Amino acid sequence: MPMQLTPEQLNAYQQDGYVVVEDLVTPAEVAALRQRVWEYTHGGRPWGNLKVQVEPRVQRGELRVEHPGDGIRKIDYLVQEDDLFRQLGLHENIVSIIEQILGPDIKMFRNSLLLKPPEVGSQKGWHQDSPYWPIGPMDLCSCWFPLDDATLENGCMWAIPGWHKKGPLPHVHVTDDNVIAEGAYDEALGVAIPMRAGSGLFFHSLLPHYTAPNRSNKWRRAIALSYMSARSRYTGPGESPQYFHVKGNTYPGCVR
Ligand SMILES: O=C(O)CCC(=O)C(=O)O
Repeated sequence: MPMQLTPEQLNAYQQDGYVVVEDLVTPAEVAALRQRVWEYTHGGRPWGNLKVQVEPRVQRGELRVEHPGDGIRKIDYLVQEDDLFRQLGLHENIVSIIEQILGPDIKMFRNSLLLKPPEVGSQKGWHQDSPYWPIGPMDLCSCWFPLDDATLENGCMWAIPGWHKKGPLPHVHVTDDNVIAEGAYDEALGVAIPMRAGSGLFFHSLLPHYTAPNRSNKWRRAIALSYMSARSRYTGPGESPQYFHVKGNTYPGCVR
């Protein structure tokens, strides 16, 4: 049977804006994904249509890395382009929990591999996701999924419990990042969410969250799979892009 949130876990998601689910995927699945990531970053596996982003300080030549793979920050579209990641995006445990949260008709808004190489990975400042996403209502759910144990030292997730209920907060652009404007949130309310590899953090797209720089000598690799109800509306310019279909129906006038 696919995993389900208990009523207490579902209530925690609704009240706090997030919930951690242990052992969402098996150690063997995690090991296979880690191996595949290494093939892309260090093994010469062709990137094809993947979108690869390099750490800005490495890109600007301010920081040197031994191997180009040690400077990669983000890879998008793995679910669309890679068989193992497609299986993960459609993983029965993940989809079953997303269905409890979002209902039976589900599309994927984005999927990103978020890399913090040892001593290189930079911070991702406090932000909410929905203010940057052209989807309404602002009620998407991400499953953030570490492939390495995520710790205080290598850049685990932090969040401000319950603040998804405050709606979109003002954001500003600072060097290499978009963050919640000073004074619009209280960092002291943030709680660290260390997690074991293979567990999943399900969080609301309005939840303020943060990850620290990787100050350790260990990798922190994580995957963010962000899902939306197929009844959502595209609020960006032009026509709705074609989003990856996960399950259920699509609706006229809603995201394609
Ligand atoms: O993995 C990270 O370091 C940041 C992830 C994040 O901010 C997100 O998935 O929205």
